[in-house]
Amino acid sequence: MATTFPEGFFWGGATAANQFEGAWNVDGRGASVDDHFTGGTVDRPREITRAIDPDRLYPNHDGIDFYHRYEEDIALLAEMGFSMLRLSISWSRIYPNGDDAEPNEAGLAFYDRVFDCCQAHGIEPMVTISHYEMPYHLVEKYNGWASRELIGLFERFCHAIFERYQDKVQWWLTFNEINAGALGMGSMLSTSLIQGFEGPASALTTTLQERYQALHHQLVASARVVRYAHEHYPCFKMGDMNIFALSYAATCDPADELANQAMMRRVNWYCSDVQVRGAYPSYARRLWERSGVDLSIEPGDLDDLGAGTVDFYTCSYYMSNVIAAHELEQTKGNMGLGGVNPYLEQTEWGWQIDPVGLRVALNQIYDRYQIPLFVVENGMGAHDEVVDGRVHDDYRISYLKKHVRAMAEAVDDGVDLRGYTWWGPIDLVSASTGEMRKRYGFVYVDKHDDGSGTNERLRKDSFYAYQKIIESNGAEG
Ligand code: BGP
Repeated sequence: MATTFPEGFFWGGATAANQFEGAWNVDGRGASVDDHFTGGTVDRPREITRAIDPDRLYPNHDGIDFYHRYEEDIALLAEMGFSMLRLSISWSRIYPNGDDAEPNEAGLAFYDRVFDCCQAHGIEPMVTISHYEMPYHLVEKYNGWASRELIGLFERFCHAIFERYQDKVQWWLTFNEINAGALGMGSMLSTSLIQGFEGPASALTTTLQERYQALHHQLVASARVVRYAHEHYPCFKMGDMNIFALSYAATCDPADELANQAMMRRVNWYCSDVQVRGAYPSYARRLWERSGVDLSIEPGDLDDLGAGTVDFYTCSYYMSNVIAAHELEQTKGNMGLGGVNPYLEQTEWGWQIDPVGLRVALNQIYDRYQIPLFVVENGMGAHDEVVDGRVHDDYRISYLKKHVRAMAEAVDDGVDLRGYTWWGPIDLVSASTGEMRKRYGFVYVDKHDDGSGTNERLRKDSFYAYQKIIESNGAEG
């Protein structure tokens, strides 16, 4: 394996408050949109309910109880050698309704304890300010991000946490996978951030007009917050966060290539072009026209976008897809983004595993932006078996090593890659399916979809594999 990871490369993992904290109704926390989702399975998709019914909402509510077990969990991550932990702050712990007059002190104090614990272990926190959730009240009262009022409320939330954690957190990401909304991916998640419908997630719809408008509000909010941070906290490093769904043209038919170019722009470049370069890209006008979108842009919005460009680029990377001008056979899990690639294997959930694609993606991103990059999510969701107190997850180790190798190659190619945070280093609740069964962790959590389990933590074989990789700064794998 190439041994070219730079000194000081960050190795770690990534989590999200709504998927692992639990303690959804303690210490003054308000309900978030995620608390209104039912649990789900592959066969029984999640629903959004207006009234919270705790009996149907497992496992989200409990998560893996990081809220009470954070010391043990952070110690386990430190034992693996983590130098970075990406986590999100639950907006409804800080502002239970989102528009409250004052922040909730107990919520602020929780993250003080978490960041102090990270610091004690030499782990740098990277904070996602908004990871697929917000106070449910904002959806009910304002229609979520469909409303411009959210921009100001989000700014207020950011100002409060910047002020509070200025000495503890340097690395900030504004919105998790901001491009997922316009994609139509994670449609339940993005829909729920726009309006609080009730019913099966699959039946929820929002128009492209609503999505692009809501996304515009998020882009403006992000830029305003980035500019504010640069002005008030010069030591902060502000980043964007995109889902990078690399796609290939199915054949060398120029029509396929054109279709793939359009897909790459819409899915992977549209948001980051704004957040890195500070303006809507040249292809945006035609994209809006074709999508029937008439964006309402207020005076000052474009200036805001120009003044709030990010310092570094981050993305999640899980899979690649295939695009053609005609219909293709779909995988069950690629979120409608493309077709089956015969050269690739798939996870149990139908995500196509493509480490070489990660190298391709990192090169494309760096060629385009020339700013430091982080891979802040990557990983393999799998069903793990505990046998005699051990989890032999060779499949996860193999996935990990191949992706680390691909990153090393990208670094050799000249990409300025600064860190890697594996998704869900401790098993947590799946965002798309609401299952506990879809596990990503190096640490197993004894928690199951039917609510049973002790919450006890267990080191999987991959725990030791990642430990070795980190110890050798990526050389040993
Ligand atoms: C990303 C999200 C995460 C995470 C991950 C894995 O899109 O940012 O929140 O959950 O995907 O997805 P899933 O949990 O659906 O397997």
